[in-house]
Amino acid sequence: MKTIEVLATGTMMPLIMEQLEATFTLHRLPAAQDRDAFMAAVGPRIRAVATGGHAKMDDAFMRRLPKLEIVANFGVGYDSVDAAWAGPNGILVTNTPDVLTEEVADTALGLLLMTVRELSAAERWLRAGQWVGKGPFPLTAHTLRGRSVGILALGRIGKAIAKRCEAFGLTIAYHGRSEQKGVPYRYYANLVEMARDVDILISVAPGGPDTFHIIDAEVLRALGPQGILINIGRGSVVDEPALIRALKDRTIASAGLDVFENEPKVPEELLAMEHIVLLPHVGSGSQHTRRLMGQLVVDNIVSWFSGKGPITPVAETPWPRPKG
Ligand code: 8YV
Repeated sequence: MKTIEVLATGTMMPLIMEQLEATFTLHRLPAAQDRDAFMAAVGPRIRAVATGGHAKMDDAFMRRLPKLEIVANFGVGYDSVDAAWAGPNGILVTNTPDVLTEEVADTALGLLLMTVRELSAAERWLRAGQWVGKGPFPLTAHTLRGRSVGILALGRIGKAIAKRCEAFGLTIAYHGRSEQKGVPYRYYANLVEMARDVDILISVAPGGPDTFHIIDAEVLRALGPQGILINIGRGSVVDEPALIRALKDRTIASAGLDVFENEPKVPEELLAMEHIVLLPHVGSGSQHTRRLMGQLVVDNIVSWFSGKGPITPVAETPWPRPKG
């Protein structure tokens, strides 16, 4: 397969780069001094792209790759790839579902517990010598006992979170585009109504234009002064300035965030708040899970060029291609 030319849009994990390098002719975009000249020179020969959230794969980028057949995205979320444009233009997009589901769900529950029981503040208290100096850490205002959660987007990860929430004795509801058959949780067609009824809103929603800022000031107001927001999906789903205002005004009680609108930049206002929990997008971030994700990126490209089709194509670019 050495005659097949592949582009890596960023410096991806060694497992990906080494296998792509060994199997194909690999071009590395970050190595280019002059990106335009580089794209003009190699773009016409590129048949596959390995990418991730670090690069914007919009139509303008893909148009520069006239022989492009497949874009393999590192991550289950592929909002940085314009899959809706890729599909009709004969380009397959793949992502890395399933292999990260349980890891992200574990992190979501960790973040939930950290936020509700103020565990990071409690640790800061101990490390700063306050336990000895001032006494026990103050009792937390919040608890999971007798509480309800509303899950925004009950996909694979949402369901794995729900299963864990069941084990914690929480009442579970969900909101999404449509009600799902065989799901034992209460469905809300309206996000504001769900936010009004639950104590904790957990967002697992993917990014993109359909979900942009759907958690807005109105949803946060509905969540209420005892309400807690957990976001493990995409930062763009939350109107961040509205969230900052709601946290400052105590319109909601707290938030646990693993994702941000302009990550890795996190607004100063959030950094300054002691009562919330902020994580640096670590949802899938174990070596074990990232290795599985990386391998799936490589396997999708290899499978495609072996004539076996993509392994995990996204919904916008189904395989086999629908007739007509
Ligand atoms: C990222 C994620 O892939 O899968 C996703 O959609 O958000 C993460 O697992 C990870 O941050 C690598 O960039």
